[in-house]
Formats: sequence, structure tokens, C-alpha cells
Amino acid sequence: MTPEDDRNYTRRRLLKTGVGVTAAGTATTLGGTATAQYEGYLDDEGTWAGQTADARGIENITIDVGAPGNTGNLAFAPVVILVQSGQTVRWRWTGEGGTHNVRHDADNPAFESELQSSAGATFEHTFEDSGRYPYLCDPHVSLGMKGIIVVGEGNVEEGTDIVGLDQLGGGGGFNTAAAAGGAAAFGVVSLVGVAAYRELTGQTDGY
Ligand SMILES: [Cu+2]
Repeated sequence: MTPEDDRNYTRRRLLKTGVGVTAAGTATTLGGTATAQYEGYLDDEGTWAGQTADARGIENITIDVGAPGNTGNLAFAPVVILVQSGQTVRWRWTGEGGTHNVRHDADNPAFESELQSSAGATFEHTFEDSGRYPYLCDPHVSLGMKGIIVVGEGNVEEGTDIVGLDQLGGGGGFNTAAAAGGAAAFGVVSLVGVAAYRELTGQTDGY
């Protein structure tokens, strides 16, 4: 670890334990039990702030593959979303962070994409059955590249904040992220993801 990595790591740990949250200047609330949520599946995911993003009823909900985080562009964003039965989720590759895939983390995966690296590549799955669907990127799972699709509100982990997609990481990050990230092509969801990451890591304040 470089000193910079070490600082980032420390900051992430602080965020995950609910200390120093107000420094991020957001309305984010983190419980002290954040690391135990979703059976600890996201304990080593560096961007998740203990929130479940409410994507119910949103047509063409899109998750970025290769969003900033996990010591590179090695995150899904948003990390955890809530959808309803029958809804289609689309993953869209940002083109950053190398080659990624999306694979349901189960003995008999309900969904699994090809390995892809090109910006704009997509993968879709329609979720019919209620439940929790943890998933990962095989090349980067050891670095924390994981996410969860929650189907049905009853499957949201108790104690997890359900927030609107526009509230991830606080409402003020939209324009900042768009200007600084040059990510206009990625659309609304990706901008939210970038904003959330910047808020959490303090990337814009030169930390
Ligand atoms: Cu990956």
C-alpha cells in the first residue's frame, strides 16, 4: 500500500463504521451495523455507504460497470438497488477499469454476462422472483467489485436506508460530478454513482 492508499483505506473504514460521516457534508446516515448488513457481503466493497437505492418502477434502470472505486474504476454503481418483480435491470460498461463481467454469486447463477471491456457494452436481466441477488465481477471480486439486486421491499435488509436514486451521496453532487467527471454520456444513474463516490472519498477536496 502506498501512503495514499492507506489514507483512503482508513477513510473508508471510518465511513463504514459511521465515524466521520458528517465530514462528507451529506444527509447520509450510516448505522454502526453497516458492515453486518446483507450478511456482510459488501464488507470489502469500498464505495457502499449502507444505502439501498430505490429503483422500483424505473424503466431502463442502469448500473454502471467500471464506476470509480475499489482502488480504480472497479465498482458497480449504484451498489445496491431495490426493484420490483418483473423489472429489467441493465448493466452498462463505462469502458474504464479493464475487463469486467456480471455474475450472480450463487451455485446456479440466475444471470451471468460475458467478459466485456468496451464502453457502452450492456447486459440485461429481468428479475421475476423476489429475493436478494448478490453479484460480482470475476476479475475484480478480490478488490471488492460486488453488488446486490434486491427484488421486493421485504428483502431489503433491516436497518438499511432506502434512498432515491437522486439522493445517493447527497443532493448537491450532481453538477459537480458532471463538470469534474466529464461523464455526461453515462446518464443520470452513473452521475449519481460518481457523485456518491466523490462524496464518500472526499475526492474533490484534494484529500
Ligand atoms: Cu471488474
